[in-house]
Amino acid sequence: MKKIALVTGVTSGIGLATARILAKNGYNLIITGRRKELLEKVKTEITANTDAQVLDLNFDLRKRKDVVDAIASLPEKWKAIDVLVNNAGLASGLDPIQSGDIEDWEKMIDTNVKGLLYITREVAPLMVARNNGHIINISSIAGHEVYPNGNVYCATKHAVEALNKAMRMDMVKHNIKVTSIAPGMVETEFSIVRFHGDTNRAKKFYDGLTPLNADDIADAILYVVTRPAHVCINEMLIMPTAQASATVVNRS
Ligand code: NDP
Ligand code: 8X3
Repeated sequence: MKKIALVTGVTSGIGLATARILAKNGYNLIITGRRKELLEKVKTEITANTDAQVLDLNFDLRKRKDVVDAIASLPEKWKAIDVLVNNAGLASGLDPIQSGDIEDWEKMIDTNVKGLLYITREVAPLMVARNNGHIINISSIAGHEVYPNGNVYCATKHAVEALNKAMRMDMVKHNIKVTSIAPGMVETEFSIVRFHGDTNRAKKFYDGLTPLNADDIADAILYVVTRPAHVCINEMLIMPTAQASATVVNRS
């Protein structure tokens, strides 16, 4: 029987690449995102190209009731979730603390921290009941370091790192693995969203270097989920060769 992976935020970037690679490697998928048309397109594409079964759940991770209802709506056999990839998230804005947009802050806190908690709270008990599972939290270099104007985004990813460690402790007696994957610069829709749709500014962010791409991170996710049952990768920090830290980048 195939394993089941629930991946949040598959309508672009790392989530999409992860859904594709897991489907090719023997997983049935539960996929989520807000953009319904894109979500349906992903389902059609994966179903056409692999033998994975795909179930799509269209909801906003920030709405607690919708998260609860979405997981409750799963047919019983789909509740046997083996892998939860907490990927959906965003940066919104890049401003100093004294002039940051509070709506941007709330979007990031509500998605990256509260949304991640809402879905984990629904899925973790299903894993505990089966004494089996793997939760993968997509963190960031911003969960390890802070950088100018990154304030609230960095705070949310530091929270993800703290939650990752705490989940590992709470879940260990239930045979559940917990992994944090912390990428540096990955070219996805991330910077377009951060700069509120300014594609030129987003493009410039990667000028003069080769960033990671979404497939690089999906590949790491496949690696961690394919370790033997007794091996848990607690954390992974993955950078482009041209990036040494959040602020030290080689743009030559
Ligand atoms: P993208 O913008 O390409 O993808 C983000 C995904 O999250 C989309 O599918 C989006 O779907 C989903 N999402 C955002 N908000 C919500 C919400 N409220 N409810 C449901 N889904 C939501 O960015 P990435 O692929 O780069 O980002 C994925 C993760 O990786 C994020 O957590 C990000 O912080 C992290 N990360 C990214 C890095 C980078 O440089 N790109 C580096 C380090 C970490 P939709 O809009 O359809 O809802
Ligand atoms: C995204 C990477 O360095 O832009 O999490 O914060 S960074």
